[in-house]
Amino acid sequence: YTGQLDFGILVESLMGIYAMRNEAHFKVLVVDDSKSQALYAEKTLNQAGIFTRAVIKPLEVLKAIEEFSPDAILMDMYMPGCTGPEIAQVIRQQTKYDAIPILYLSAESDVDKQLDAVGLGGDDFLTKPVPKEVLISTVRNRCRRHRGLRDQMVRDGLTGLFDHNHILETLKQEVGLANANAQPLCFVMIDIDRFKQVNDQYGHSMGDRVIRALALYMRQRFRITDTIGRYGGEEFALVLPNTSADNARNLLEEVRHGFEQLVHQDGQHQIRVTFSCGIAQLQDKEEAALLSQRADLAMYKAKDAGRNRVEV
Ligand code: GH3
Ligand code: MG
Ligand code: MG
Ligand code: MG
Repeated sequence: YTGQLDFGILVESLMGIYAMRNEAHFKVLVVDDSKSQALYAEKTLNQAGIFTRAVIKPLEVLKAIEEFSPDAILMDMYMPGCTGPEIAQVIRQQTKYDAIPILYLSAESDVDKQLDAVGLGGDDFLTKPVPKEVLISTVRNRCRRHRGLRDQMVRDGLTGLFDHNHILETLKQEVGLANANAQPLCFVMIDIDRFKQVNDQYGHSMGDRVIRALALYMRQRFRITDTIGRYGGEEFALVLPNTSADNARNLLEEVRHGFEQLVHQDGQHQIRVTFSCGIAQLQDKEEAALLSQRADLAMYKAKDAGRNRVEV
C-alpha cells in the first residue's frame, strides 16, 4: 500500500460530503398566527425532508431564531397586533440576522402590498394557494443559497476547511455545551513537520499540495460533528465533542500513521511528510482560551520530543 492520493476523486467525494451535509439539515421557521396554516406549511416542508419549527406568537420570533438558527423564515402577512413586514424589520435590525431569507406566504393578492412587503426586508412573496412543489423548491433554493454564502465566508480557500475564526467560534460554543452537559471535549493542534524545507526544496506548489492532502485526509477520517479547520499556514485544529483524551489520542495516532505513509508527488518528486500533534482535554469549567493554549503546549512537546508524534 503506497497510500497515493487521487486528488480528483478525493475532491469529488469531499464536495459530495459537503453537499449532503448541507442538504440534509435545512431548517425553516414558520411564522403564522393560525395554528392550522402553520401546521400545513410544516407538513408540506417536512415531507420534502426540511426541518421546521412554528411560531404562533410574533413576540417569540427572535427567541426562536436564536434557538433554532433557521436557514429561512416562512412568514405570514397578517397577524393580530402586527404584520409580517413589521416582524421582518425587527429581525433585520439585528446585524447577525440580516441575511436570513424571509419568504412571505399569504393570500394577499394586491401587488402594491406584496411589493411593500418584499421592500421591507423580504426576499420572496408566495401567493396562496401555492402548489406544494413551488413552495418546496422556492424554500429549498433560498436555504441552499444562504448556506452556500455562509459556508464560503467561514472556509479557507486552499483546503475548504473552516478558517481560524470559525474554529475559535466553534470551540467557544462547544466548550459551553460540554461544560453545561459535563461531557468530554478535546481540542487538537496539528503542525506539519519541517514544512519550510518542503517549500525550499520542492517549491511552494508541492507545499500547497501537502496542505491540501492533509486537509482531505482528515476530512475522510473524522465525523461530520467534528470541526476541522486550517488554523494558520501549515497548522490545523480540530474540535472533537464527546471525545476523551484517550479516544482522541487513538484517533490522531491513526491519522498520523496514515498520513506519514502518503506519497505526495508533483510530477518530478515524490515525498513523504509527517506532522506533530498536541491534544488537550477540557477540564472542569475551563475556558476555551486556556484549553487551546494547553493543546499548543502539547504540540510543542511533540516537536521537542522529535516530531511525528502525538502528545496529550
Ligand atoms: P517545524 O517542524 O518546527 O514545524 O518546522 P517548520 O518548517 O514546519 O516550521 P516553520 O513555522 O518554520 O515553517 C512553516 C512554513 O510554512 C513557513 C511558511 O513559508 C510555510 N507556509 C505557510 N503557509 C503556507 C502555504 O499556504 N503554502 C505553502 N506552500 N507554505 C506555507
Ligand atoms: Mg394570519
Ligand atoms: Mg507552524
Ligand atoms: Mg511546522
